[in-house]
Amino acid sequence: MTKPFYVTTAISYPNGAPHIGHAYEMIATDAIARWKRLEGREVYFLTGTDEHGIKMVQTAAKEGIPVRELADRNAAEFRKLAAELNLSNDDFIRTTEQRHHEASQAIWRKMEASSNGDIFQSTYKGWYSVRDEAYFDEDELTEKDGKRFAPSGAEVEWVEEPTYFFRLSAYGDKLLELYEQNPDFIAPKERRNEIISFVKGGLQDLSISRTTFDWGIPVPGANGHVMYVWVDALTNYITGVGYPDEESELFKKFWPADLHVIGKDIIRFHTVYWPAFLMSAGLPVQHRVFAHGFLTVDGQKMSKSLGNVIDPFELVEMFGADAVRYFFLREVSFGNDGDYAHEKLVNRVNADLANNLGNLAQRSLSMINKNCDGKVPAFGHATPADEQLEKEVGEAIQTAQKAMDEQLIHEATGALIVALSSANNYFAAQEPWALKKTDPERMATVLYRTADTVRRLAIPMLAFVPASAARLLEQLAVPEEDRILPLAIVPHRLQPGTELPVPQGVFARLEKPAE
Ligand code: ME8
Repeated sequence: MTKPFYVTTAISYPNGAPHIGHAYEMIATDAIARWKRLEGREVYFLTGTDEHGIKMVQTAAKEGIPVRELADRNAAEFRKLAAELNLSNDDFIRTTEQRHHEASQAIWRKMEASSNGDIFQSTYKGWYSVRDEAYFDEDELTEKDGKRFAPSGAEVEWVEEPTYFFRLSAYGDKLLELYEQNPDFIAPKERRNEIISFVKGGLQDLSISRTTFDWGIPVPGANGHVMYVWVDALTNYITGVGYPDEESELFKKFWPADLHVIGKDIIRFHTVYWPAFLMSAGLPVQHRVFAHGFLTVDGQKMSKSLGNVIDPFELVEMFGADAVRYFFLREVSFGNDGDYAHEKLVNRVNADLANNLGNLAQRSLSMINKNCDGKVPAFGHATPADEQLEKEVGEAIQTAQKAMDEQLIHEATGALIVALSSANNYFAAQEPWALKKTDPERMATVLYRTADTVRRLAIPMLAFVPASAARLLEQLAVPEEDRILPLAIVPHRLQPGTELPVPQGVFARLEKPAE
């Protein structure tokens, strides 16, 4: 399978430091990107920051600093977070970059030149939520104490200004046809139904420029207008692969994107506006959008006023990147909301990584070190228990593969952990330490099969806990080029006689931090 694979995260607003919701999306998307590379596919993985819009302007004003300074400061934090989480992104895009201004103006011109005249001038009169950077109809709002609120809970303000519009109303049928012909375009399924009924309800034209501030990408040929932040934000996905140069190698290879990973609050932008913009510009539409859920902390919404905002940098410092990654990938059903609590992380990581995977590796490798001259032992014929384990591990990898094809990351990690438990049971039942005296040949076989099982399961774990899984594979002397899924499926790839390094524990048990 050599088909290229292009995957993106949403680009985050750098109006504040990153929080664990941002970290979560990065981690999940990275696991998907790494998995595809393990399949042998050429992957392009893009993440970045969404730096225009009124929210940035207002935050900078509150802090008394220039917007550019706010953007620079926080974009650096997002970039640093990506590095600390051990992300394998190929690029990090900032929407304030020159290349992105060019791409945004190019797609604008294409939409403007479309045969139905998709861009036209008029006056926008309506409600705007700065926090959501989104327009709302009167009937989407709730009212309290004379104020009006968007579904997100953010207060809306009345806006009246001359702007350019995008003829979204002309795209209803085309979008419904897109969803119809591509049943996998929107995942999870419930989200798809929501969007279909939204579009069936009728689409209104969309205001796509602003005139009351200038922090944005200038509308080509229209003094005083900057693009509505979402027009430029969505365009990042094509800027990242070289647009407007449609003949560039990157663009030809990777566009249309295989997958946009986003949170559930921005589905409409990605499954209604974005494909409509692309169709209007005559560009192919992305293949799929997966909307993950939202994270809460100790069962509560994260908020500055509750003081429960978790700093992802602190988490990485406390537990290490792999522990943080693993917790979210295993604990949260991808697509559903999830909850973070220190205790849950510690319990999950200790149970699955330290006690299960780490234990299996450490016990088998230290026995090999002591009893087999520090070399991969030779193995004899298979007993039914050996065959059973071998089969179970192969099936677990296949189950994980199927799950990852649909981004069901928690199911993939779950299947691997179940197989690891079986391997631990196998090891305990075979009692290699007792065989040492009675049947050393059989002991060697049991140790071989256990070590080979660690190899087979550590390879897919590279997607989830890349640094730790790589350390395990080093202890098994598995060459880099052999760390791919097609070779994880195959048993007996460890070569008897291969010298192994002195084993070292890879997963330390975590302690719950003091409050
Ligand atoms: O929406 N739990 O930026 P953003 C999980 N710039 N995910 C969360 C979350 C939470 N508590 N809070 C936010 C934007 N997210 C736009 C995107 S894309 C062209 C432009 C997710 O910084 C959110 O759903 O508000 C989104 O996918 C991402 O983090 C960035 O959110």
